[in-house]
Amino acid sequence: MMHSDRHVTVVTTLVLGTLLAVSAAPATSQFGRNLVTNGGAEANVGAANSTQIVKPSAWTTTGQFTVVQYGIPGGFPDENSPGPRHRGKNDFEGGNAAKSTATQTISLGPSLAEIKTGSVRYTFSAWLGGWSNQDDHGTATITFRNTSGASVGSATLGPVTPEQRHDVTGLWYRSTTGRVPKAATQAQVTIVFTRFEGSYNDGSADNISLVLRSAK
Ligand SMILES: [Ca+2]
Ligand SMILES: [Ca+2]
Repeated sequence: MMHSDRHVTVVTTLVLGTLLAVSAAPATSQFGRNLVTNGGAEANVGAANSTQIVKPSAWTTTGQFTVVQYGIPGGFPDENSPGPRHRGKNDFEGGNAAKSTATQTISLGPSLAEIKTGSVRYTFSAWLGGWSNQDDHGTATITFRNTSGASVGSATLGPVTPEQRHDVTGLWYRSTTGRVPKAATQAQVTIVFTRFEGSYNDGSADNISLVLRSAK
């Protein structure tokens, strides 16, 4: 009886130890998942008209950067417009300002040991668009910064021009890949919407994504 109970305890401890070791790795790893918070504009109830401004959670904004519901009146993209298959309820739009921006800084702390060896790669992607034949557009930039905050590398997606959109309202996929600079300690994501025509800044974006992976 004693022998049997002791045996069970030892086995249980071993199994628990193994489970903890396995579950600890994904909890701390930044690899293989989108590191941008609220990159899909789904954390807030979006604006229901062109004058309402809804600031997106997790982003620092300027101008009239706003979350807008798909399909509201005024010519905004809707569920049938070109765009991501999983677009949710909202996208990002530029509001009534000539320039509207949103910035988010992501700490790369959990990945630093591997980044320093130069063996971490990234994929940065976004859906970017505009309205009809207007030149209003959006760009998405990833800037890697060192401990001093200085840029050690960057890449920009977009803009998607009216010619590339064939004057159709909607969002188009853009992506880039590269190696995370060895000195990078943080990644800053910046969306910029620029207006060229009309009162509304029709630059648009959705599903902003930064994914790291080990390239060892
Ligand atoms: Ca969305
Ligand atoms: Ca416009």
